[in-house]
Amino acid sequence: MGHLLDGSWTENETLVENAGGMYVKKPSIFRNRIEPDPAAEFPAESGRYHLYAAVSCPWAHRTVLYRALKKLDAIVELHAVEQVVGGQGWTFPDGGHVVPGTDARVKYLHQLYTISDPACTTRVTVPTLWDARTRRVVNNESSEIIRVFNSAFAAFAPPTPDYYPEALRAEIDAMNEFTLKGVNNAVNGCGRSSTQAAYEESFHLLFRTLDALEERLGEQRYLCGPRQTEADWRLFPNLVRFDPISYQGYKCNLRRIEDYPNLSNYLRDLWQTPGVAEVCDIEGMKRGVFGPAGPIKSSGIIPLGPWIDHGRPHDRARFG
Ligand SMILES: N[C@@H](CCC(=O)N[C@@H](CS)C(=O)NCC(=O)O)C(=O)O
Repeated sequence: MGHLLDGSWTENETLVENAGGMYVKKPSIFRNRIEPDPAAEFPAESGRYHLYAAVSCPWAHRTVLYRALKKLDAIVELHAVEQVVGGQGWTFPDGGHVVPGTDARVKYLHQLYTISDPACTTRVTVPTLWDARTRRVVNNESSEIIRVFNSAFAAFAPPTPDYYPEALRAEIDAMNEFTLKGVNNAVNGCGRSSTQAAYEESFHLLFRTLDALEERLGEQRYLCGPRQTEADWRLFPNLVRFDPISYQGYKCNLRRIEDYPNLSNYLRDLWQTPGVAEVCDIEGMKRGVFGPAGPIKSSGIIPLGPWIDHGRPHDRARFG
């Protein structure tokens, strides 16, 4: 995928750092927060903000999960983008999209970025959160968008669990750090590094981390104790993609999640949380990754297996 350079789309890849063949991305540039305070720069309101996501993307999946878990469906509208052959990065299906708050009909997500900031230099990523009132990108960093979704819209949405409670914040932050390096980024390191050494480093880190998580989940129901927290939902998108996509497509093939008793039962426990299965389109994820415009340079043929029944019983209730 290309990126924006001084407000124009370019196909070169200068915004990917490639330290020793290791795939490393630049930080997101839009980092504003929506706040409950009506006097804030981006105040919480119903119908004002729009979320752009792609089914294939695990980072975007976090925000789509939060939209469901926090019951924001009627408050933040969701729009899908996809990669197509010959497109300019994330592309709107069905030929176009009218940008909320404007009359502009656009084909590509990058066009929202340049409405927001006409001279920006950035990668154009999902998730992206858009404000129809100011016609600006609010934020394109999933870890921040889920924090916003966790708390900012409480006055507009039905009651839901707090996934980042005060008392657990230090533990959640530490767990997030551990899984960000050892799973979220390590999976990409396996699939997208350009040297054998960088791949192997990511591979060993990934399976060391999964082994440690397996052990931890032998002692407690969720990553930070007896209740679901942000740490679980930041990991889930990678776990649910692991066996059908990462194992084969990203060469993460030492063990499957199905081979880990605790991790696989935990994955089913999360999957069976109300609202979650409905926002997990595994066939769509596979099409986005293995399809002709996806990140895996292959024939475009989508592997059929494995068939995993995440609806079958899990044993996590043993922790109460
Ligand atoms: N740190 C970002 C990463 C998001 C990200 O890398 N998304 C990928 C899709 S999985 C993307 O849009 N890539 C396009 C690009 O890098 O040009 C976040 O968590 O929001």
